[in-house]
Amino acid sequence: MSGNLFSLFEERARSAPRSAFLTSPRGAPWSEVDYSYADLLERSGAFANLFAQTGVRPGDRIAAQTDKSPDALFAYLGALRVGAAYLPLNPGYTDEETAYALSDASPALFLCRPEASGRLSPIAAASGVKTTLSLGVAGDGEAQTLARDCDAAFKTISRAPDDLAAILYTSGTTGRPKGAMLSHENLRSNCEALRDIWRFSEDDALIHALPIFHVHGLFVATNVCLAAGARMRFLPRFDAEEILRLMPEATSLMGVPTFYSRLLARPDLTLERAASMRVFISGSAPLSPETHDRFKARTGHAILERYGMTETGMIASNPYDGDRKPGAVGFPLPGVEVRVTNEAGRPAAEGETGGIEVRGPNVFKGYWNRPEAAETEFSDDGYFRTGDLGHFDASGYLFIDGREKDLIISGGLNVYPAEVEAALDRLPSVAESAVIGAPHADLGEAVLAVIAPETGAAPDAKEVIKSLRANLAGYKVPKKIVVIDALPRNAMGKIQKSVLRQTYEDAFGPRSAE
Ligand code: MLC
Ligand code: AMP
Repeated sequence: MSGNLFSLFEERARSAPRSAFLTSPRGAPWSEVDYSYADLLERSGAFANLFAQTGVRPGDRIAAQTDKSPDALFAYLGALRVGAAYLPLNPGYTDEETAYALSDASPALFLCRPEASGRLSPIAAASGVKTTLSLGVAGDGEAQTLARDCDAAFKTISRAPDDLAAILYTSGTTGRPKGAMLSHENLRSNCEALRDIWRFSEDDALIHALPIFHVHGLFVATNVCLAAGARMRFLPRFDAEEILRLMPEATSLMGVPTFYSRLLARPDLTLERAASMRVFISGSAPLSPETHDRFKARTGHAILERYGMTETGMIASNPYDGDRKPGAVGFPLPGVEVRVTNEAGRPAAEGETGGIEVRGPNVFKGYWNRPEAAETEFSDDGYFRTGDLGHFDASGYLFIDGREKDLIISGGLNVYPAEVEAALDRLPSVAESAVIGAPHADLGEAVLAVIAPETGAAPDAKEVIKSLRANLAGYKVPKKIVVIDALPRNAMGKIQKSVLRQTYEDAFGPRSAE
């Protein structure tokens, strides 16, 4: 079999072409409602033919900044089939953020939202992109119009396991975002391992309410379903009411912790409502033991928490059978090696916190165009340093205790303070800034900026936020700005973020939603 990840999906699809692949909820904005696995083969085949006709060659990149829709998924699969690396971009990015990723990755083709096409086509052209086509949620883009005239049959291009299947941009603690290169083997090994340990099969119906431009919604939720021949109830976005309506006809849900705390806020989340569900899975951010316990009390289900990251896919998971420990992220996935290294650079003892390091077929191939950037993140014996801190308990469960990297995770989305601070420091009224995450009942953590003004300036929080919006995607913009005379510093002159975190611990009110 070819190393192309799509071959795995294709084998499944051809074995049961009439099975449902994707069904839509009430009022979905796309033109057709339900798709079978035969439809998947045809639609992705037509897109693959279109991409080849526009000049995309194996090894090229196809960037997509589209709203969530079945066609956006078929375009992803078409990109795999034509042998290109798929590069999804958050549609919430500002033009500056988009232009940066496009010029760095130089894709052969850029797919964007119809309403953004007029604005983004020249930006893409200036970034070296040869072709830009729009792709809309209701079949209303140039790519869809052209694909309708393309042959639905396409012989999937053979790829080696190490060839690139995707590039995902992820910000860093320093500098600009970097493109994490993921191979066909990275994605295949991970989705097969997850399918098996979570027991996904053709009998499953997954409620898919995550965005599809991240690892979680695309490579975990979607790829696992495709590798199992399962069905997806495909929601345009998170919608607690719709999820609860669909629950009695579904078997599984994957989400970030905010999904679960928002579901808990609904009185109609009950034992009966969740009776047909087989598994609720959480990841991308810490699930509080309190949410875990409340969800179990309400539905009878212990949420299965897992841990991963863009560069590594999924690393560890609580067991399907056996104890799903609140606060733990479980055991390393089959084939994945995880170790904890203490400050002295030695293996940490049981219960001792240290840096979490990972090695295995899931670990990425480095950063696009930046061979040096990944080098420092790998140990001599090939372990990737995640930047997360954790420990193993006596039973071998991994716990995440914190992060070495200066990172905020807000509703499952990563915000790197360095990027927000750089944008703040460019404002004439700001002398210096420190951006921290403060506990937030809905988002887990929310972004808070503490700024010290330039002499004589009196920055207005509303104006500061307005200025930031021009440069940063909405989720990165601080939810609160605090102005103080001077930032606390230690004897070495370093800003004491720990002091700020303590001072503003309650800035967003009590931690718990209740
Ligand atoms: C949206 N907004 C957020 C936000 N999501 N602000 C902070 N944090 C967030 N997570 C902002 C928007 O910019 C917008 O602001 C306003 O909130 C309303 O937007 P919305 O789209 O209506 O928000 P909402 O529906 O409430 O979305 C919240 C959410 C969503 C939690 C449902 O963010 C979500 O689906 N998160 C999942 C992210 C995810 O898939 N993470 C996986 C990463 S992969 P404005 O002002 O612009 O209008 C990974 C690896 C792994 O981490 O292990 O999985
Ligand atoms: P990303 O760069 O978006 O892939 O985010 C990856 C980061 O999310 C990891 O390095 C962790 O810090 C965090 N993360 C993912 N899953 C969990 C989890 N279950 N518990 C705590 N943190 C998590």
